[in-house]
Amino acid sequence: YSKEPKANINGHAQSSHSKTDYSRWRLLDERGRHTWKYLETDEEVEKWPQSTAEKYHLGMPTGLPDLPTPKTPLDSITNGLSYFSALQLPAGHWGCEYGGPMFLIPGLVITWYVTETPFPQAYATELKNYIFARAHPEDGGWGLHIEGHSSVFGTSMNYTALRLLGVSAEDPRMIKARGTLHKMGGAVQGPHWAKFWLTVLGVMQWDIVNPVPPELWLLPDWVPIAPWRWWIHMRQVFLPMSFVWSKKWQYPLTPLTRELQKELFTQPYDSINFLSHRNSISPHDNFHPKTWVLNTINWALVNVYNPYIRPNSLVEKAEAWAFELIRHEDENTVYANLGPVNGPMNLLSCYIQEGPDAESVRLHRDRMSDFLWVKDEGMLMNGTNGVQSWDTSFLVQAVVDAGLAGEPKWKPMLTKALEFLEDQQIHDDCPEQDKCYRHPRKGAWAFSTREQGYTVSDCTSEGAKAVMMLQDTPGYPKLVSDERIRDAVDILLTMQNASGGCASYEPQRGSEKMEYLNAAEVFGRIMVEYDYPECTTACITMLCMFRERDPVYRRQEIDAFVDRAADYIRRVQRPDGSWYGSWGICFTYAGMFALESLHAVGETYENSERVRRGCRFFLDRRTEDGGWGENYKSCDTGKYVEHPDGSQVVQTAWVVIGLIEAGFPDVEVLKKALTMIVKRQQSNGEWLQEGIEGVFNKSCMISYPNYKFIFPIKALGMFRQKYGDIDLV
Ligand code: LAN
Repeated sequence: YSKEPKANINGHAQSSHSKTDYSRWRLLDERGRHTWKYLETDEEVEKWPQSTAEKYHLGMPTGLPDLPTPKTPLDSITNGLSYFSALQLPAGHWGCEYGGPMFLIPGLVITWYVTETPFPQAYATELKNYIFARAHPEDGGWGLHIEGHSSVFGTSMNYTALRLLGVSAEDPRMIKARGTLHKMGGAVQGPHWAKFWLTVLGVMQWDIVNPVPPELWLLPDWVPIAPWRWWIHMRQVFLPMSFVWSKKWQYPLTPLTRELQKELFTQPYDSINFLSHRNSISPHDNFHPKTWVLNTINWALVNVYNPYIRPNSLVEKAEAWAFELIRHEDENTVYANLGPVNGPMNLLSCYIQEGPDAESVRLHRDRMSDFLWVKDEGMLMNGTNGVQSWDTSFLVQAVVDAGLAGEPKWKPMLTKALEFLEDQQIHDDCPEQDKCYRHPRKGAWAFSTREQGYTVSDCTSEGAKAVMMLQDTPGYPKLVSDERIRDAVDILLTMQNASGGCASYEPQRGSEKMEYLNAAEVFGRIMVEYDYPECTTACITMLCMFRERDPVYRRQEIDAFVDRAADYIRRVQRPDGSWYGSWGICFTYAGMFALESLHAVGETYENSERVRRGCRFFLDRRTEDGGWGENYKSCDTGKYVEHPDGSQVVQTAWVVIGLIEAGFPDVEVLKKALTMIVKRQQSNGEWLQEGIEGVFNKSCMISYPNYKFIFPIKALGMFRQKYGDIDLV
């Protein structure tokens, strides 16, 4: 950072630039670690030319040529791959923005502010631009995610971030946003996380934050609610939050935060009874109301435990243990951290505990840019430090499924991808993994990078599948040994739940009743791991692929795993034939996976009533142009909701893949859907962005922009393999 001009957000940010010069942005790729740099001098610009991928992601003209008009699946795939291959990054993978959630930037900006962390002025400029670009077009507020309605969480936090980034309260856009916030009751009506961040900043008081006692970390492991049993994202956020809460740390007031105290509320700051607003929450935010159980516990903590019982010795012990766990998380991830919420919170915890000049603080500060991404609208904060391994695994599989891996044209691209996947497999478990409650990870792939290093069931499966598929194709080097594939199998065999299904990062460690203690208000189904048809399918298909190549290794366990997992898939099919998806939107996503699972265990349209029912569900929901389009509202209503814009390329591809997996016999249905996809392809081979593709925690949407390349290519390729390269248009 040292050479770049800094935004001094503590008091007087300069908002002199309204936009940076986009020809100066570069994406540094260090073995998949992404950081965007803004080149200040012409000399640097000359030395480091802008790549096609950078131009594409920045929304600048790529100069990629027009291609022959596609007629057949192969034509369309070739055009798509010509374009997409130009976006491959130097380490061999693909990247993209991974935005959607609108509560991430503010956490980072508040952390920068209160830890007095300098950062490039160009970041400040583009963060502002992005937040403004994503204001709700009608009321000027912000929602939980980019397509959502305005909420107190989104509006209070993003308004605050803009102010800290130097925007004047008198800017007309700010006046409008403030009006919207006030209409919703002001910042006291925000959810727990908003109250936490705004209190840390000093514009609220700790009384308004429901208790986050680090003492929970001292519970013996057998206790059913002990935090090690929670879903990893909840416990890793709860951890630094509990540390900061226990310290009751706040940034001293500044002229700017004094102004915010006047702007964020509907009544004079001094007249607010913060304690009485602990449970105030606007209906725009209250997606998952707190239960009476949690409210009772909070009441007892606030009125009895904290004032009269909480012994200092226990507090000290709990804080020390929490900090030790924070340190483990930092060291296990090389300070990259699990995600964009606990990353900044861990930085803040280290700052509080070890002071502004500590090594840990320096390392954390350096990692913050890993989460940031620049696009045409400005700079945003990604939901993870990237999608590297995940998207790369899928792209490889799509090309193999299309029967094109042997083509000399795609070999360099795929060889690089294989090298990347080899590099990203995790080699060792975490040191002292039991002490810090980490699941084994040797042999796994993470969603993003090896440094982040968290085992995910389906990321491991898809990574291993991609590697096996390529290494089985003549002409590819064998970079990942059989033993390392076996390591991946070993990990997967630890991931099955009692139900037969698979969860995301770990097998379920606690009861689903833990949801009674869900304090987040804005998310559902977050407290423990659940079974997911998507994750389960990935494990089934990986293990089936493996046992064909290696029929002896842990054979009985694999067979038993697959049988039980397939039973789970059968069991969670709804009577209408559908499956509910948790990570993509929604029934179209899960249906694709479930039909793939059933195919893997020999159930198809021909021999299975269940599969026919799954297909029927899709057929009943075709749009006029023969495609499918599903809206994100499916995720929270649990019912299929049609997309207001009609068919969507990505979801249409998902359904086509599902139908082909199922052995659905009516080729005209598939042809019509694919024709729609081919017609939407641009003359240079790309597909344009449509509705948002992904989701988490039922309520928050997240973008998977590379899906619009990967899944159409896969669907067209599978079709071509089955029916030949017939004319579609
Ligand atoms: C992800 C992204 C990838 C996703 C899949 C691999 C697609 C899925 O099949 C398993 C779960 C996983 C790994 C997943 C879990 C939750 C994440 C990490 C995210 C949706 C990306 C962002 C989200 C994370 C929780 C965002 C931070 C917000 C909090 C509530 C802590």
